[in-house]
Amino acid sequence: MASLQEEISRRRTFAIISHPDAGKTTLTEKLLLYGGAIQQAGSVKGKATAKHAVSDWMELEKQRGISITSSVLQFEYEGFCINILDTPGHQDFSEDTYRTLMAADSAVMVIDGAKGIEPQTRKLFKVCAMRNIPIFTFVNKLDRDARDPFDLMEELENEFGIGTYPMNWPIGSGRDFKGVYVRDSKNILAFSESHRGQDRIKATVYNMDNCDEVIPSRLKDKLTEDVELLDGAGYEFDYEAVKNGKLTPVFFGSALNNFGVEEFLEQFLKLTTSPLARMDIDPATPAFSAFVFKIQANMNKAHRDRIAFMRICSGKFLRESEYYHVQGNKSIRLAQPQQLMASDRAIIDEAYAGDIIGVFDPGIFSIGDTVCDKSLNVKYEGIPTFAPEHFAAVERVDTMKRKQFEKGISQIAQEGAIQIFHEPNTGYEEVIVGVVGVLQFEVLEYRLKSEYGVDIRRRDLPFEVIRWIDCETDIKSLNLTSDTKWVRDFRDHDLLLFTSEWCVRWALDKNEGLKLKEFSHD
Ligand SMILES: Nc1nc2c(ncn2[C@@H]2O[C@H](COP(=O)(O)OP(=O)(O)OP(=O)(O)O)[C@@H](O)[C@H]2O)c(=O)[nH]1
Ligand SMILES: [Mg+2]
Repeated sequence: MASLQEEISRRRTFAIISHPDAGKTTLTEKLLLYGGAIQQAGSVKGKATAKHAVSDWMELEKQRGISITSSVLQFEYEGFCINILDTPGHQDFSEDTYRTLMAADSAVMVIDGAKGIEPQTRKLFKVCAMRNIPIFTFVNKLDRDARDPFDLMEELENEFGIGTYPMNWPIGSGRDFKGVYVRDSKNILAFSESHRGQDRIKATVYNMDNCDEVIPSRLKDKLTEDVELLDGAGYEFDYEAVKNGKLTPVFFGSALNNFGVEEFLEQFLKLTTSPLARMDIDPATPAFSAFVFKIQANMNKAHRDRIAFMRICSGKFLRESEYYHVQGNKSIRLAQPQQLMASDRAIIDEAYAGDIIGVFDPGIFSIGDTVCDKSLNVKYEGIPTFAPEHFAAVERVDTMKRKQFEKGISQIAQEGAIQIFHEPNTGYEEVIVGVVGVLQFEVLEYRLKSEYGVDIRRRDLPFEVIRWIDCETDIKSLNLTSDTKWVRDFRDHDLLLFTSEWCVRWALDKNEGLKLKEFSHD
């Protein structure tokens, strides 16, 4: 039997990040295809009858062809145990992406070859850079006209202040895209139209001496020139720098056409790290510890339940063992521990540091919670929360559906995508919902209807700033601007909604001793 150390060192846990539409979900799916985890790839934005991408499992994701929520996919490939986290690119869902990044040990940054670095890529890169995790770059969509690869490399270096190391090099792009040149083997992987994307296909391998039938001389001359430039340009490969996130290996390809994906997967697995220590706890410490980074209800029609996603940080998890839930101050047994393949699941008996597992959540977990072996006195930190910036009043259309409405809205709130408030001394007849990005309102509306059978009416409210009241005070007698609203969260903490920062300053100026906090921390 493999030792704990061996099991941990064959694990790779990474997140795929980028600006919307760069091709994260497509790449994820192709990695699964080459990893043998799925037999045939669906199409991300296929016709209604087509198969859909595995990781975009939510109904609304299938309809719109965008990712809304992060997806976890685990599979085995050539001795490695891989946990992929496919994240949504849209900024309205970035809270989910940021949290998910906390569960990863490295990141694959997908860049659209025609567009280069885009705003959301920038933000996500910063989050990775803060943690110094290794970052790998996949320049995608080479089957479309792309920018000059040297320009793209320069942009990465200048904007991100990191080194780049091209692992392969594109030969043409768009209609002219003929394949990639692999720098260490000096092989040419030829792209052909037959790469239609659904099935695994091996690229045909050539080299500089025998590639004339597939590479026109014009492109071959350009390649020879480029390779000389590359070799002379001082791109040095430094493994330590890769591990610290200071140097990003760069790959070129076309995820849609499966081109360059297998090559990427193999190199990536060799270069990326096994699970990294969290809070100085060595992953190979035998005692189990994990933190919750995501909660999601109703993932699977066959099991309408709520799953807490945990990243195991140390040791070995055993299904039968009792563990300690730090925030709940209770010993618990984790029910229905499971390995995840997007919305599909398989019950497991054991798992190791680096793995992402799902466990049944009867409503006891919150995002950020730690579960560990009692002997290990640890509380993991650092799951970011964002203050909502958009607010709306939401009520159900059918007054009979009170139970479903309350259940739905509070479960979705526990997932962390929305925050809910109500006016003091009223129940949850009308709920005030706060979100980081307005698309979350649409997701809420859709999910309440499809998962809980409740239609809602929504009225947008003009508030933009939220503050928790952090002192004893008689709220009714506070001197506030007339457009400031007093509300409570579901833990009955008092807070104020303001229409601008100016109104916050007014409240602080006019009410001596008033203390306001940006986040509620418990
Ligand atoms: N031409 C071309 N199109 C691609 C390629 N890879 C992805 N696409 C298309 O780009 C669109 C977006 O792809 P997704 O994989 O959904 O992008 P994403 O990054 O997951 O998007 P979000 O999750 O919504 O942020 C889809 O229409 C894909 O078919 C590629 O290599 N070439
Ligand atoms: Mg996606």
